[in-house]
Amino acid sequence: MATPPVTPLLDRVRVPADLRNFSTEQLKQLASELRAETIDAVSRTGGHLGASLGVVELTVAIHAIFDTPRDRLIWDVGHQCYPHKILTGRRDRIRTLRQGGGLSGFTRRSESEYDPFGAAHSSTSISAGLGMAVARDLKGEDKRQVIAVIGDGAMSAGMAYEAMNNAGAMRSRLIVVLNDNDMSIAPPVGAMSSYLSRLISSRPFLSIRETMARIARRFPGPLERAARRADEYARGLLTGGTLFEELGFYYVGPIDGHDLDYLLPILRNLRDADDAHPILLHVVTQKGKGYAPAEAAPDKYHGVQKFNVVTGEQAKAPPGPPSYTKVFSKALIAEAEADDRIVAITAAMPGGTGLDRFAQKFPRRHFDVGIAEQHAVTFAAGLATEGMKPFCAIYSTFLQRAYDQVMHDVALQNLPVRFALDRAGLVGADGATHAGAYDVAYLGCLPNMVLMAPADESELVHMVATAAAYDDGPIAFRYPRGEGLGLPLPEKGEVLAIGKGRMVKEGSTIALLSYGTRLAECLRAADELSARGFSCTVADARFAKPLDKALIERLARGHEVLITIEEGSVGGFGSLVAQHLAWKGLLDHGLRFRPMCLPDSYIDHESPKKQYDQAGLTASHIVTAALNALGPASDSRSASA
Ligand SMILES: Cc1ncc(C[n+]2csc(CCOP(=O)(O)OP(=O)(O)O)c2C)c(N)n1
Repeated sequence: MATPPVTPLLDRVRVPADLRNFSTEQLKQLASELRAETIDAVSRTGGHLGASLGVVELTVAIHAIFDTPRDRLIWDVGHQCYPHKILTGRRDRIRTLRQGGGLSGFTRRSESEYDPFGAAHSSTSISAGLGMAVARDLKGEDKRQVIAVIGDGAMSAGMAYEAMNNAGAMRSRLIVVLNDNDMSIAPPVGAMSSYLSRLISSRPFLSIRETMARIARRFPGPLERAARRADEYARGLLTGGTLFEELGFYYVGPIDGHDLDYLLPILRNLRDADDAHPILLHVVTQKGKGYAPAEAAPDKYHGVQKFNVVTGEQAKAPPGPPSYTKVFSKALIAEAEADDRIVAITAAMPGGTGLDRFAQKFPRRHFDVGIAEQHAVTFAAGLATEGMKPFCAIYSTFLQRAYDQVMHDVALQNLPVRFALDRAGLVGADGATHAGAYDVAYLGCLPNMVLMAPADESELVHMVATAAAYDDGPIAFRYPRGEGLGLPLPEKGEVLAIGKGRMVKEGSTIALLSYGTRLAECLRAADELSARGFSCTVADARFAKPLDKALIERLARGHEVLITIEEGSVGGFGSLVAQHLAWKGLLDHGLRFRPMCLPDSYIDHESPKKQYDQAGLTASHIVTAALNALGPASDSRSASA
């Protein structure tokens, strides 16, 4: 393990106030130490390296010029906030990033007063910043500054434009820093990305004198304002403005976001500009800046495992079974080979969803729409109206953003859009913001929707085939992050009967009905209960919607205890089963029904294993739930067995 870097200046900075009297040369030195500290910390914890390295100078400059935390600094997504955390009182815990009990990998209000807004889902910063700016105005706190830093990738989401559209029409002071590194996680896509590239290439970096002159021209004293408006009007008519200017922002840039000789005076000028107006500062940075392996492969170093600082080599888990993502990707390719109506859609996550492989094979049938989940869903709906078979591969957590599109554009019109929901359940180091906890609840209440969850990777192959074959309406299947069980995979997926579960093991006293990959825990629990003398049935529901009513009724009638287990929130599978049992009167005659699901709380970053332990969803929790349901009699029955 590398020795921690030598950081004499950084050692003097506990909070940003400590660096505000540093000279520019000292700030440059500080940035270089901060970069080394960030690299060292992330090499030990893993995390979002590339984005953080790209904003080191920007972080130093903003904290040097603005009066944080009184001035509000909002990082969009928040995955680039590690240097910010180091400078804002959290350096002593930076090597606990994303570890259980340690710092979150994103900004978080409860962690520090320097994090005025928590994030992890993208493109929220301008809206939140505008809210803070308007609150300041309403409260009469004239001088408080609000700065939102947003990436070019995050700028592909509709929400950013909704916010700019609103901000541009309001005369409220808000500084948006567009951190343009020409990368999302993958290379950025779309017309906006091309627009930013054209903007940069058509406008060489402004000289510092010219920038200052422009700012001075734009923010003159009161007497000059009328003349300025006339001038602006003429300029706009003659030359047209940038898109941002058209939206009502004052645009400054592009400038080199790694050069403190530029950043410091420009930010100082924008801070001191005496005008109520939204400003957009366009800075150009490089993802992974200052660490050669990350500069060379910004996609691979967006999020990293622990790595060797000298070689850049990332820790590799010992080879294990393929991940669910990989199995999905392979199965979808197999289906698409046989059916050219199958198309695949990702919202800026081609690698994470496994669609990158699909894209290599079928470039014309793969669509990366940018960070635009809402559009992805309605785009898929449009494709479905014309007889295409769209697979919308979106993480469970990110589909939350497109809920109305799922309901109004897909389910209500009964369009056969296939939703492949990766990262279902608890996801480990990314924590509560990324938990795929709610999809069963939020999709389960929608008429027309079919919901499936595979118990293992071979079931996933069948579900991809089932979704491909199902043309009667929307269908979704959810699967977790990480590896499968290592089962042999079927050559070809089998089309499952819609709404039919399967019996895995038959017994008589306790029935465990699993939805999803907790089936393995159920089987372990059943072994344990059998060893204690209780006969157990284990069934795999496969479908949460439509429910396999016959199976549920059989389990309810034939057992003393019925337990459902799922990797989702309350309101999901167990709630749907409870609803059915209640209406059938099956809860009226002594059946002890226990729906086990995620608790009604947010579960912090931890290893998934520990998270499920905290959530009370392991085999031993199932055993305890079964024994408690049987009541005190279970002790004597167990003893006599
Ligand atoms: C709504 C939503 N969709 C997808 C993601 C996954 N995601 C995290 S960071 C990122 C790329 C962001 O790119 P950019 O804003 O340019 O920041 P950079 O990492 O390049 O600094 C994506 C797609 C997310 N966080 N939120």
